[in-house]
Amino acid sequence: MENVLVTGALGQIGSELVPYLRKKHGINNVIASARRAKEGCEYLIETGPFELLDITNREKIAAVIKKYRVKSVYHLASLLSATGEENPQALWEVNMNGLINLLEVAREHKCSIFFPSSIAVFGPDSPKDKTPQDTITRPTSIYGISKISGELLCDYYHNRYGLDIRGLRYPGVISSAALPGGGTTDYAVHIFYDAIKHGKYTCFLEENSSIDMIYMPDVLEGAVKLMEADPEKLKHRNAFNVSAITVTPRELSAEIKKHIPDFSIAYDIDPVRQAIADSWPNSLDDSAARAEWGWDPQYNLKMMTEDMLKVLGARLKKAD
Ligand code: AKB
Repeated sequence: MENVLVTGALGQIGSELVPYLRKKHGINNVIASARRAKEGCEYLIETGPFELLDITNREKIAAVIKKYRVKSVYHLASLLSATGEENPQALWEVNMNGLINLLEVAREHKCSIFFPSSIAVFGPDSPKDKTPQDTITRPTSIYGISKISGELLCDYYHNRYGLDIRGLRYPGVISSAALPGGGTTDYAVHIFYDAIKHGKYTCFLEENSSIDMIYMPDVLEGAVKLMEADPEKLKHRNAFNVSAITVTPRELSAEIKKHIPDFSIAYDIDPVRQAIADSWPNSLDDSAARAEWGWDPQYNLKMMTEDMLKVLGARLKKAD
């Protein structure tokens, strides 16, 4: 069994991807890593291999990859869109210098890499609806600029050095285990916490801001399915559009209201995050992912909402 490293393992996706991969590959074959330990993540840190790893430290990346004889890396360490606007230089350091550090070490040790890109690669000039796989990508957020640069850098390392690098353009990710941090799509997770705890939510995006979302079980399945796909069938390899749910805050709140009839939503717009959302697609065309490696998300708006309220509701009740 080949060892797998997950960077950014204590974040929203990492904290669920690590247990998913450990179930599949065996606990000791999946190394979780993060810049610092986090309260609430003991289940990841104490139950299997864990390394403190700052992605801007190339020597430490090399040491970890050598120590565990890592053969593939899910590279989730990244700053998100809203945080990026607060500190563009810090974002560049983590998202770009961190990526090239990892690519250089991966080149030496012949590791395959999963690179999560984002709908943020699109910008105001991209087609808004059913945004195609191959189209104009001129983003206006520093996060989007780092993600499109990351996609191109991954293509370069594949073409020049033959590294096996694959990746997805994530829309908003909805999940119940860990909160996202510093993204524009975070409203779609916060709304569930506030609906369950307080019966009301104040949204920082306008009621009709349409952005695609996917639910965590589809995120986990999709990443692993892509990494296991037959390379002969991948025309794009890196940067596949993926989507499952197209929704606005108004539509999401209406769906929650079906379960919590007294739930109410108010709006207090954050101009920075609203401008980012306005520059992103309303919806994506993910037909290339479906055709080339069988992307087939299971959760629609109704199923995701039911599951989120059930799972998160039970977790919050237990924590009380
Ligand atoms: C963000 O909102 O920054 C992220 C993303 C869409 O990549 N969730």
